[in-house]
Order: sequence, then structure tokens, then C-alpha cells
Amino acid sequence: MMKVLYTFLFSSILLNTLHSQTGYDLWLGYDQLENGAAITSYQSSIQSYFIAEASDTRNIITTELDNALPKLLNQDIQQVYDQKNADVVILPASKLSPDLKKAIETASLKQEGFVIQKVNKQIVITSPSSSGLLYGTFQFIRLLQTSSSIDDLKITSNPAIDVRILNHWDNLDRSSERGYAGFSIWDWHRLPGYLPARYRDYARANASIGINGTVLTNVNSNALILTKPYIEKTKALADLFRPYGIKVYLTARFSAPIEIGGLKTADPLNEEVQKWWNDKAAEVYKIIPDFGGFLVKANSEGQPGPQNYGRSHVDGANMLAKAVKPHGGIVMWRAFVYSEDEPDDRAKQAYTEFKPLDGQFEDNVLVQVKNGPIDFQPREPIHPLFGAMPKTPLMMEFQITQEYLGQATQLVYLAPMYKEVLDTDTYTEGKGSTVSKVVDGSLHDYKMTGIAGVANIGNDLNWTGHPMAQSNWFAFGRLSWDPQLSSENIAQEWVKSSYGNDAQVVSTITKMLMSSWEASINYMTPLGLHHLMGTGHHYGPAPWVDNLSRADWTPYYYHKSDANGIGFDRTKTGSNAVAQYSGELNRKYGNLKSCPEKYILWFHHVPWDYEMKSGRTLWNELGFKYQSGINSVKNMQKDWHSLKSKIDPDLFAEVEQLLNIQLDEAKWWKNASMLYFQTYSKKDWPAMLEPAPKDLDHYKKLTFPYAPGIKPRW
Ligand code: GCW
Repeated sequence: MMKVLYTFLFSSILLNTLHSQTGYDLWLGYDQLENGAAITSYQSSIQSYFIAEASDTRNIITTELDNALPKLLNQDIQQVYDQKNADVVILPASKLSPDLKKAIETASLKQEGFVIQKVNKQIVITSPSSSGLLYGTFQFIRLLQTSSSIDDLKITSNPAIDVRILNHWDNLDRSSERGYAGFSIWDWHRLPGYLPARYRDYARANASIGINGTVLTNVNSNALILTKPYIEKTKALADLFRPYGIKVYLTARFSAPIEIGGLKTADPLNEEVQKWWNDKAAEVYKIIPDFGGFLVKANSEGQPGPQNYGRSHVDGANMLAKAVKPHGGIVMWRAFVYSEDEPDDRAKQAYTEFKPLDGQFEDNVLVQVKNGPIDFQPREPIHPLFGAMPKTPLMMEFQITQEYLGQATQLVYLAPMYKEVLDTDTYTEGKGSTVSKVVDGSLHDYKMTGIAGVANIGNDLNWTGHPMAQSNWFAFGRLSWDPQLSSENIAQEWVKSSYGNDAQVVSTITKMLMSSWEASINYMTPLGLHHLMGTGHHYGPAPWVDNLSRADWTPYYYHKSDANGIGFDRTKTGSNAVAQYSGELNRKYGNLKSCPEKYILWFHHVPWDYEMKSGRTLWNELGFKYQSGINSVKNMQKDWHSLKSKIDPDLFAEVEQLLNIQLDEAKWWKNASMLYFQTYSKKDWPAMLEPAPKDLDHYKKLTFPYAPGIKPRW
């Protein structure tokens, strides 16, 4: 008897351990619906499904429904082969019966769009394409995951943006530039033979949020990826991803014709070079007929490019565009460039170089622009190129990986940042010319549109390093599909899909997420400060660094503190970068009084005693902001603790530990930054600010030789 009891106890403990929430299932675990009322209503209306779809995607949809529905509804679900007897019917638009055609409006659907509609007693999911059916299925499942009503369903959904793509900054040796979740998930060495289930699960997760493309390799690229063996490896992934509606793309190293082609030059106007790229594209497309195209970083941070031969970005981009055009491919040419010679203001470089090129690119080129003019800082004003190139489709580049936002130790939910950027009015075509209208093509009638997110995915069990960073992958996908969604709704969807519908869990985690971005800005770079991070690894504060080979790589360059004040004068009296914005924004940002305080030190050099809107001096306001950031982290800790009994113990402990580190790091930022700025302001330590336990020297001496996410490390 005792033995049986022990065995029982032991195995239930083991079972518990085995079932602990590792995070591997992301938002697709389907084991979390706790809303009794919703389940009961679903149970009676969803007992069977019918699917008429001939493609490989059919199996994926079937597997997904067979996995999701029994778990979510706690009852068996049947696939039936008679459409009339099914509760859920999944049909390509071309196969709708005359009755359904009458009831469902499909004319407004784009290829990937879908309708979910209740017709009589059936729920019909339809789309012109198989990927649209998959997206519709995932959206339907999401309705159940979030306990939404399915009584009068009538949803028509189209993606706002065509190319919704992840950029992996992953190297062929599995290191990942700015990756904080272990090593690259792409095991190039064992491809193409070895295709672990994780690759399938990656595709599934992306499809569930509408991502339809992936660039597998780092923009700091390696020409080897374009050799035959690596194209074969890429094909294995392309074949696996295809039924999920995901195309693969690669980065093209501009000097590849020299490095792997044996040519003496990579000059884009040289005929041999052009032929080399044409042949290379033909070779790739022979192996991967639906290959997406190339992403290129050229003449930026030492990467080769057309300017090495006295040619322009247009010459370079168009050469590649012509090579892939006959095969239906595209080129994404990055605007993240800055002069080899030290410029007067790095923030101006991309606009200065690209604006004059408007209208000269081939029609299968997208120019990929980072959200802000410097480099994925905690907060940046929008990039002035948005709205300024009406004849060139500009695609957005967001960073999902948290290079400058706490890496994988800090909880920072990025949707509010993405939204702030997308919702900003450029005023370039009058009021209402928002960035999202630039990116979705509606402002300038772009024929092609795109949005990229630098992935935060690695081979960590939970994919993203910080368990909560999954929300950023999720949010990027959801916003790429529909930039009008609110960051709060996305947060709720993610929490419900990942952690269940318990009201306290949902509201508490949502609150934590929603406060986190502003908190991180406050304890790192408040009031428009930027680029104060440690050199190279970008981990932690180092505002004192002022002696690198280029001034515009040093933090000092960006804050320019002196006895008088702090901040980068980008007005007429300084670099005049503000003039790159359209009239309205130029006026608003350029004037100290009207400049939103969140950008004030981005655009202005402001005296320490300047009176802020709060009535505090700038110096005290800085103190106030740093302290608010710290206080927000303390609140997040309290919030998390309030969920202790409701969260899987392992997961609870992980996040608890990470929040402790986050608080330490927030204090470190505050101490290092304020002690350093104090050497210029000569002011008393602000009264509301917790004292610094160590002196400035201590913080200056900290080194992190093995901080993650830089270059290949072996
Ligand atoms: O500033 C940066 C990052 C680099 C990155 C670069 C870019 C891929 O620190 O690691 O290189 O941006 O976006 O090209």
C-alpha cells in the first residue's frame, strides 16, 4: 500500500515537473481556457469541422484543429466529410456553394485575407488562398483562446502590409548578432538532412500571427550562404515553411562576386558582375522556385557596397533587383547607412543619402528604414525618411530583439513603441499622413509594402530568452497584419493565449507589459537621451565614453553634456537635423517650447536649470524620471508576486529572478548616469532620487567581456 502511495506521489510530482510551463509552446499551448461560461457555449456549437482544401496546408489546418479544439473545449472534435453536417466549415473562396457565395462577401479579400462568418448555424472560414485559410483558422482559434463571443461572427480580415518578415541576424556558425536567447535556431551544419521539430514549430508560430517571410541570415553577411551547398540547405527550410505561407529570403553580400565568384570586382555597372548576379539568382530559383529575394546592408558599418566603386545605392539595388525580377523576387535595400567619413550628425545621414534617390529604384525594390534615425534606441522620434520618398516603397524595420532595451534580462513590451511610431503623423501630405499609412502604402499608393522585425528568437527552450519577450514576437506579427490594433488588446490576447483567461492574471500581466516600455526609457535614457550604452555589447550605461575611433560611436557625442546643460542641438543653431522633417514636425520639434519633452534632449541642448512642464528644473526632472523608472520596476515586482498562486512555479521563479535583475540594472543606470551628469551640472543630488551606494569610478570600471550578442565568438 505504502509503495503504491509513494509511486503515486512520485509520479504525480514528476508529471507536474514534466508539465511545467517551459514556454516552448508559446501562445499555442491551448491548455489554458478556464472560462467556464465560454466553454459551455463553445461546446454545443463546435463539435465537428469540415475542410475542403487540396494543398499541403490542409494537413496543417487539420493538425491544428485536432490539437486545439479538444484541449480548448474539453470535448472530442470530429472531422467530417459531409459539409452540411459540420459546425465549422473551411473552404477556399472558389469552392463556396451558391448559397454561401450569396451570404459571404469575398470580393474585398486580398490573396491572404480571410472571412470568418456564421452562416445559419455553421461557422465558415474562407479565403482565396490556402495561407489565408490557415490565417483564418488561427484567428478562429484565437477567438476561443481569448473567450470571445462566436455567436454572430462576421469578420473580414486583410493584411495591411504585403511582406511581413522576420530578419534573423544569425551567422552561419550559429552565433547571433544581438541575439539574447542562446544560439541561432538554424543549425546550418546539420542542414539539409536534419530538420528538427523546432523548425516546424517556428513556422507554425509565425503563421499563427501572419508572418509570411523570413530572412535567415545576418545583414552583416557571409557570401558562403550563396554557394550551392548552402542554397541546398536553404531549400530544405523553404520546403518546410512553404505550406505555412512563409517564404525564405537571404542576405546578399555585395562583394560575393569576388569572394565566391572569383571576379576581380563587385562594381554594379560591370557586365561580368551583373551576369554573375543574374546567374546566381537563376541558380537559386532553380533550386527554390519561390525564393523571396535578397536583403542587403551595403556601405554601412564596414559592409561592402556600390560606393566602394563610386556607384550609388540605386546602382547597387537595381543590379540585384534586375537579377531576381524575372523570377518574381524582391530586394530589400537597407537605409541604415552612415558616411565612412565622420558626419556632422549621424541622424541626418540616411535621409541625406536616400531622399535624392526617390523614384530611381526598380519596382521590385523596397527601401528598408529603421523606425528612428539613429539605431533602435529605447525611444526615438520617427525616421525623417517616412513620408519623404513618395515614389519609393519604404518598408519599416523594427527591432524585436532588445539590443538597447534590456536584452534578455528585462521585461520590456515593445508594442507601445511600435504603435507610437506607426501612429506618428509625418504631415508630409497634410494632416493624417501617419507612418502606418506610409508603410501600408496608402499614403503614396506604393505598389508593394513591407515591414521587418529583427528577430529575438534563439535556441533557448522558451525561444526568446525572457519568457515575457515572446509577447514582442507576437505583437510584431499582429501589428504587421493590422497596424491599427491597440497595444493593450494585443497584450491581452497574448496573455490569454499564453497564460489563460483568469481575470487577475490577464489584468495584472497586461498592466506589467503596458508600463514596461516607458519604465525602461525612464531608467535608461529619459527625456530624449539616447545611445548611452556600453560600447560594443550595448549592455548597461557608459555615458562617459568619449574616446572611440569615431566620435559618432561614443555616447558623449549623443548627450554633449557641459557646464551649461545637456542634449544634442539638432535645431538651426546645431546640426539642423530637424529640418529633415516636414514643416509641421520641423516647427514642433525645432522649438524648445513646443518640442514634446519625451524628445527634448534629442533635439535641444537644454540648460540644467531650464523649467520643465512639471515645474521642476531639467536636472531635477532627470532625477524624477530615473526614479519613476525604478519605481515602475518595483511595481512590476509587486504585481508579479500577487500572481504567485496562479502561475506555474518554475515560470514564476524565472520571471521573479529576472525582475530582480531588472531592478538592479535600473538602479545601476540611474546611479551611473546621474553621478556622471552631476560632474557637469554640479547640482545637488535630486531629493526624490535614491542615493547612489557607490561612486562614479566604480561604475566606470565595470567591464563585460562576455556579454552576449556581438560578433562570432569562436
Ligand atoms: O547598430 C547596429 C547594431 C549592429 C547591427 C546594425 C545594423 C547588424 O549594433 O549589431 O548590425 O545596427 O542594423 O546593421
